Amino acid sequence: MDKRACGVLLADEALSPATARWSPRLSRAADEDPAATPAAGDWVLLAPGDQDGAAWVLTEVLPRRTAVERLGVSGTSHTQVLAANADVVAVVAGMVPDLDLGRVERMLALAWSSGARPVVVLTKADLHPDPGAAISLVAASAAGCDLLAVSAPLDEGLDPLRAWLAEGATIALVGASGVGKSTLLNALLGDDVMATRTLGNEGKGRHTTVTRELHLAPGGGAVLDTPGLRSVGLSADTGLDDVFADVIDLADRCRFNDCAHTVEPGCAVLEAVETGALPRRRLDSWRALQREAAFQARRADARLQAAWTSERKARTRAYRARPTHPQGW
Ligand SMILES: Nc1nc2c(ncn2[C@@H]2O[C@H](COP(=O)(O)OP(=O)(O)O)[C@@H](O)[C@H]2O)c(=O)[nH]1
Ligand SMILES: [Mg+2]
Ligand SMILES: [Zn+2]
Repeated sequence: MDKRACGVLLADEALSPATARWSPRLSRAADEDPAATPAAGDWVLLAPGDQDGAAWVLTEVLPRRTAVERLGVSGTSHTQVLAANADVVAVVAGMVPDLDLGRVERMLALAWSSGARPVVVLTKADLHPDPGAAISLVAASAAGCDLLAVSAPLDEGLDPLRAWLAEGATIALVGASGVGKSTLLNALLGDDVMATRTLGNEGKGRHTTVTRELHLAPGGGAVLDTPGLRSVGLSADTGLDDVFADVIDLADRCRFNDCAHTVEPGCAVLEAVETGALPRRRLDSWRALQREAAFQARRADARLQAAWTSERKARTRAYRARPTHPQGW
């Protein structure tokens, strides 16, 4: 399947699977802005197919209720939608000795800013000698959202996820490769996952071997499996304030409004690090992610500015090129 086509489920026909080719207009829009590319979970409009053999032409992506977006990989400030219209975004991480909290926080920022309900799912609980300790370790990062410990082989801890599915929710799984997303998907949906259908981009370009898939759960709801992400750049508009609400609360209590939390007297953030209430790692992680988001905000501003400038120039050109005596005047 080429880049300009994707799998769809037909709403009018009991969600039977079909293939849709993108309309030329959609292709152009996607070239200009990757966020306009149909993503797994999108609701789209189809028109009857053209003579090229495609049964359907995808003409429009409907507005997204929620979107998990990361910064595009191509070094631009464009964003890429990993999952659309999910009700729950599950940040999946394995209970392994080198569990990367910074990565969890980074993904949680995407989850919070998606507009969906964020959840942290710690997999491989059966491999951990003390799952409770792993949960405590992650608790601060997951403040304000559900934190689940699960084991796929033992079928433990999956009930909350199953309950959301039974309510008809779409759950998007995001996380690094190897954390257990596909295993979780299988545990939630049963062994007939291979028989379920996909909606998403398949074979997006030469370098992409991954698919983003939407799997319908037999009892209702759906699970969106996203590819294992090696890098997830934060776009300018992130949920960092949600992920680091505890640090921000502390910062509100610093003596100086413009406290940089480095050497200032009366700094509540540094005091919390001192007493151990706030792990130093978490402060560093907040700083690093904030710097990144601020940098992207500046880039996004610059891009907007450039777009405005070129639009203004085009308008000026059009104005100059206008007939001196417009007809009808
Ligand atoms: N023991 C154990 N192994 C798991 C669990 N979840 C996943 N795995 C294993 O972790 C490896 C990676 O899982 P996979 O689902 O492919 O990860 P993905 O890349 O995130 O989709 C596989 O060998 C799984 O069998 C779990 O809950 N317990
Ligand atoms: Mg997988
Ligand atoms: Zn301070």
